[in-house]
Amino acid sequence: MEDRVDTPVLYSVRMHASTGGRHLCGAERLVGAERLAAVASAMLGRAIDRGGHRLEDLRIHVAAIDPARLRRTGLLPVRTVPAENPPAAWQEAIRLVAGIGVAEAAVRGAVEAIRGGAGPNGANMRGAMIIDAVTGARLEPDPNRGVRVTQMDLEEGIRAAVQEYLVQCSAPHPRVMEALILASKAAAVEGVVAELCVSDDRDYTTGYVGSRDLGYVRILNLKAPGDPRGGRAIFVNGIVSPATVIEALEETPYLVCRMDHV
Ligand code: PML
Repeated sequence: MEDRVDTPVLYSVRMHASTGGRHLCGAERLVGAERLAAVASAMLGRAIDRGGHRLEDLRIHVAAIDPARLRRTGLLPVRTVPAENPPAAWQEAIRLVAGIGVAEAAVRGAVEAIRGGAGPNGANMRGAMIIDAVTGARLEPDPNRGVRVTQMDLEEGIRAAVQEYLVQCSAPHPRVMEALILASKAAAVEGVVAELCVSDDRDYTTGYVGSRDLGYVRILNLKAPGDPRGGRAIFVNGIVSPATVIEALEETPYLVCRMDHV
């Protein structure tokens, strides 16, 4: 008799496209075997669209997920805060993050780093800064790379409802969906207090603050059009060790499977 082979429930599919060692675009999903081919093909199309003739290197990596490691969480509720200009928007971001227990100096340090280029050479970081919510110390092991929040997706059964929800929130841009899934995972990781994010796309000026307490708060006009600066800061509480938080952010798969607030 054959040994029983447990079919993996989900696969992690990750795409990374680059040219001359420079990141062009990336994507990632957690999907069942029946959707692998379609999802990988859509990622290929996206890389070709975004990279065009500059595309030099494209990798798609597929790995089975150990079902015992999979965590499930809810989607953060979304709201949008208007701000007339970047100074007003940053003030609001600082007020929100400081209001949930992050020392104001720690938030201001993160804001300065994002606005000035958080990498050691003043460039944008590809991953997130990890910041002690009390002392403001930077905790990511490699400040060039930062910490990449990966291994997360929506459960397929709620994708259409989330799309509809984002239309109702006047935020149908696919970028919002991706950021919201990431923020929902980050907020669910034990030890994370809050996240602050600004796109590095020079034409995308909306950023957000995310946390279990605040939800996903979009803040308009966090930067002026044409500004290439962006980045992500994740504030941690020091109760859980930074290594454990980083391991969860980078390696533990999370499926967003509920919309508790709708
Ligand atoms: C929003 O519009 O809700 C903010 C999205 C930020 C996206 C950050 C990125 O470029 O990945």
